[in-house]
Amino acid sequence: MTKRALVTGVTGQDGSYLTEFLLDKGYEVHGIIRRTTSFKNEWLDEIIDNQRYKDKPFFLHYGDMTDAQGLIRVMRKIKPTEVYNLGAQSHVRMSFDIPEYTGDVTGLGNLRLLDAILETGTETRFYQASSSEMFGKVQEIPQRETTPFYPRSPYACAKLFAYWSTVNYREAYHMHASNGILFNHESPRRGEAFVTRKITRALARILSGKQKELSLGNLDAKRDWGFAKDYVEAMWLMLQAPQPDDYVIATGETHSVKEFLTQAFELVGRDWEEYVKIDPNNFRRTEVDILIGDATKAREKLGWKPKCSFKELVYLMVREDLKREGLNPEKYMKGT
Ligand code: NAP
Ligand code: F7E
Repeated sequence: MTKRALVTGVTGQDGSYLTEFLLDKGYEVHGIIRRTTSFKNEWLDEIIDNQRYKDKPFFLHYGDMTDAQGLIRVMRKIKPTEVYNLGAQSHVRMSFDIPEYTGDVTGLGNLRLLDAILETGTETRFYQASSSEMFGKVQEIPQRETTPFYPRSPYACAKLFAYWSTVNYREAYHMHASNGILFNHESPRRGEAFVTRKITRALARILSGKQKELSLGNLDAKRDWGFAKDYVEAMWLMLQAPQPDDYVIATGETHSVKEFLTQAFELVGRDWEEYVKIDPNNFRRTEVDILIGDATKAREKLGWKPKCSFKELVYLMVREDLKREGLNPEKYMKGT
């Protein structure tokens, strides 16, 4: 039987890596994209232009997490065997500016998708992109599946609604629906407004003379940062498990924003303190001070573990942003 996956959020960091991962595994992949004025999406172009995926079954459909009828139509047309719900307004600081919209897309959007599965009688497995942000003001260190949630932003509140909707549909309708509680994961495809990519992109632009300073906020916040390519494999593993369940996916290490900065700037022999300016606009009303996950359950039940270290992650992000700026990494980076 053809394995047919439906991916929401296909244009994002995880959606694009997951698409490549599934195409390599022989899946037919269908992605939902929003109508936008510009056709361009860098990561989708990377897939479409890649010879490796040239003849692979990859299809795009217009849709939106706020449009229930549209989701039902796509579900009916595709009849996926696996659904990955990655579509979201995913920026935490911005969710304070657009809380209702974030709740609609990130929270209710997931419910609409679950309902579209029910409404169309689709026999499918379901993955919800839950988030470590749900732990917020952490009640336990490290955080595991049993740690109580304490959301600290409209984004985290919306993700909590989606998390419990997924658990409820699993119990009420016996759906194979799982939550991946993923801690921060980054890559050269990370959105430019998230702190890691903001740093590596600015560093490349500083070296090329296009940018003079880098405006940041809270440098003391600590995150458990992994590599996105490792994390999309965990999503897939959850849907191959005989029983649906909820899993923490994390590296088990935590690092501050300051450590990320130091690591990145040292790679090119620069001192970040000469470039970084602190701007209050980059702070959050309520911050998540520290995240560090315990992925023991995923290791024991799914056989999943992260492969890329923090140092390797910073290295590959800096390297890729230098290349995008037209700079030769061998010339600028130590140890290449
Ligand atoms: P991302 O790069 O911000 O991608 C978000 C995706 O959602 C984009 O494809 C975006 O499409 C789409 N989207 C936004 N609003 C939509 C709407 N109204 N209807 C349909 N699609 C919409 O996020 P990511 O880092 O890949 O993360 C993937 C998912 O995992 C998200 O749900 C995120 O909240 C969650 N998550 C991420 C992390 C992490 O560290 N990366 C950790 C835990 C959970 P456009 O291109 O049209 O904007
Ligand atoms: O912030 C601090 C900021 O925006 C990380 C999303 O994928 O992961 C992501 O959410 C930390 C925070 O990621 C700036 O205050 C300092 O403490 O890169 P971020 P996030 O908020 O952790 C979770 C797991 C998700 O689910 C989300 O979808 O860095 N920080 N200065 C800054 N952050 C940003 N963005 N910009 C700054 O200038």
